[in-house]
Amino acid sequence: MSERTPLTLLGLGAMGTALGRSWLRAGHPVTVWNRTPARAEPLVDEGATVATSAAEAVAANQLVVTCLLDDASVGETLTEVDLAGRDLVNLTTGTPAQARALADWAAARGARFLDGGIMAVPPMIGVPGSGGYVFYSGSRELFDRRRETLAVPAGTTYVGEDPGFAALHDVALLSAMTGMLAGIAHAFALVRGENIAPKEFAPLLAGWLTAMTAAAHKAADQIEHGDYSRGVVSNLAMQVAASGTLLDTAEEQGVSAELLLPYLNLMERRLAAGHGDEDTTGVVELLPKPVP
Ligand code: FVH
Repeated sequence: MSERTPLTLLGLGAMGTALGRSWLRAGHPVTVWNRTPARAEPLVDEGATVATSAAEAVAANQLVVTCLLDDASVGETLTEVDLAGRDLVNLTTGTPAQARALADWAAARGARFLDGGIMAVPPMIGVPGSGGYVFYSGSRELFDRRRETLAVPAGTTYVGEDPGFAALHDVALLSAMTGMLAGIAHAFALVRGENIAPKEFAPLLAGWLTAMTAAAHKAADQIEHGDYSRGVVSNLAMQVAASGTLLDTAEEQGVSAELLLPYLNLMERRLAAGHGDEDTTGVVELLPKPVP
């Protein structure tokens, strides 16, 4: 008989299947359910037990993991399910508010709750050293008790009792990545069509972006001290002046600057407000939370 914790997994898309496979390979008994039953077949071939309904799957084990498309699909799947006494771990990507609402909803049904934000793509799941990990937030007691099982598919990083924090960390990192991907697209658009091999350009681009990641630590220090001038090397006035060259080069190369302009416009507004001696971090002051 297996000594590994048995668990139920609801949702067998690309990510759910990768998660399920990693638990099966580590020897965990896994009961699975998916809205479209055929998608369960690969994991059943690898040893999973298939349930004919979400309710049946949840009844099978105390530990229940959801990895569905979105918050609405989690609601649809669990609405008629008895969650009393269950440890519910939601690995579906959602907003912080959705995670908090789901935590309240689960608590009202007698379940303990953890939310997770997956910082990995399916091929990184169950691969030690891939760099993939999952942010968790919600019940610390539940996280500690289930940590060993949760660590099977990917590393675990607990970020607080507030159930919205995993989603907040997840989305903050994905938002930063979005800006980086926009920058990569713009850089390739500039050199495209010239006698510059993309595969020779790529390592230069990756190396530069890697070198610039120190900006995250400097920004944290400035925000923590409420002083955007702290440790400034290239101040806002210089950066705005230099951005003219970015726009002129885009025009020369026949490339739209639309990916750059929103950020450059914020830098100009901050400069116009008299903050030329600061670092660019000060643009966060122009991104306030809307007053409800
Ligand atoms: N795949 C990735 O690279 C990213 C990496 C970071 C985390 N995300 C999030 O993980 C969640 C699941 O993503 P996925 O890759 O497994 O997504 P799909 O392959 O599209 O599978 C979606 C599953 O959700 C089921 N589903 C959809 N709607 C409903 C519903 N109304 N009721 C019940 N189940 C539903 C779907 O079932 P079916 O279409 O096969 O019947 C799949 O099982 C997601 O939050 C990512 O943002 C992945």
